[in-house]
Amino acid sequence: MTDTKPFVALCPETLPQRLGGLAALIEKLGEDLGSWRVKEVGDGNLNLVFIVEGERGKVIVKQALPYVRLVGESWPLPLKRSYFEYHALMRQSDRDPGMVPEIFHFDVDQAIIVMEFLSPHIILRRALIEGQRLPRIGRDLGLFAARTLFRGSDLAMTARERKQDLALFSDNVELCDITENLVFSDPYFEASLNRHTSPQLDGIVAELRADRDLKVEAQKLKHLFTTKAETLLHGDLHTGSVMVTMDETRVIDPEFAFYGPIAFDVGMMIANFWMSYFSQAGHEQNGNREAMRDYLLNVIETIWATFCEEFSDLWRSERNGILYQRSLFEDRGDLLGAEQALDHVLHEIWTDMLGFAGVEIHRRILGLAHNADFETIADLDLRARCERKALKLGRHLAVNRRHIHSLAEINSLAKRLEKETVI
Ligand code: SR1
Ligand code: MG
Repeated sequence: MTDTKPFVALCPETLPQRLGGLAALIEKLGEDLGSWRVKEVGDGNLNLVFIVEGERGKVIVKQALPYVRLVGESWPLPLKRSYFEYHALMRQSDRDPGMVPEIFHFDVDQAIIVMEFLSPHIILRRALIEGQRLPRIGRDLGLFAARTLFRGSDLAMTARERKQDLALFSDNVELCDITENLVFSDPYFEASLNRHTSPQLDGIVAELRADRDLKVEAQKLKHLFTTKAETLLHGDLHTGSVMVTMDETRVIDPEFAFYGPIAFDVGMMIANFWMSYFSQAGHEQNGNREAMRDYLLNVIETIWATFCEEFSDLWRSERNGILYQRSLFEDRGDLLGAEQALDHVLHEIWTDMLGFAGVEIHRRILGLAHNADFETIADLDLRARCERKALKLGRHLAVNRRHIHSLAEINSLAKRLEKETVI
């Protein structure tokens, strides 16, 4: 029999006494529990996050709550998401070492993960809002995506290992349900939790919700998300899930981890840079964000180019799984066959990632969970002008993704949209 204690949410007053017996914490913070200082700093949609500081150092304590923090107890959410987050972090740390925080302790019953305090890192979304041009993120995020997504798939894993993992993560049903509704369906009808900048966007919102081609494409993308169990996704890879300094990038918060299409993580990530691009007008003073805008479009190109380059390298060096076996290609001297198959796989990822980017943009403007890039623009007319441009690009990406050939083409469209005064 296991001796499980009922779940109790942590608070700054109880945390030292509740976690003070853990050797891992004492080692990082020091034995004098009386001197531990605890601050709740969680500003995400779901969890409690504490910074705990002792005489020796600091750690992060993250605890899942049995409901969606953003909405309240009326929306229950299972604690087991913490279990999926822990397992995803372990796998990501193996697949791209150094890119996720180090884990010091995991308590499955209390849904607590104790991890490395990243300092002086800040959330990437915040850095982009401030206009910071971080030199490493394009390359680091492209590498992270390629390594974690390739190495978590049937291209690299043994069939048994992947199927066991697929079974483990298949229980992350409720978090998938959030994505399935919030990303792919709710933005396209009058779902009760939706909101948008109103009345400024009322017209375009009605247009998008009446757009049959868009709704069909959004459902095709949802179909892909629910059925294409290709790799272990981060599942929520946006600029709020990345912490940065000028010379380091770390990816956090994979509680939405699930086996889904490779293109989903890449599309969600890139979408957030396009949103940042269109939001810059709301943060600039005297047109001072021109270089920032160029930088953001550049980062998108770097993420995709790095992803393709690294994915191709891994294809050639670590393709030891059950898909596109070497025995069919290289072992028979058919190098070109392997390259042809790689082109097909990358082409499919390209097309689908554009679609996922399109719906991610829409849901952040039309759905429940908005992002700070737009939300922190206080002037609602200005905010709506930024959002409208992003909505238009999102529609183009979702509906026309099969006919788009390059990022240069999309970025040039983004620049034209940005310059429009009336759209
Ligand atoms: C109800 S949760 C809303 C959003 O927050 C998370 O960060 C995910 O992006 C989710 O879709
Ligand atoms: Mg999160």
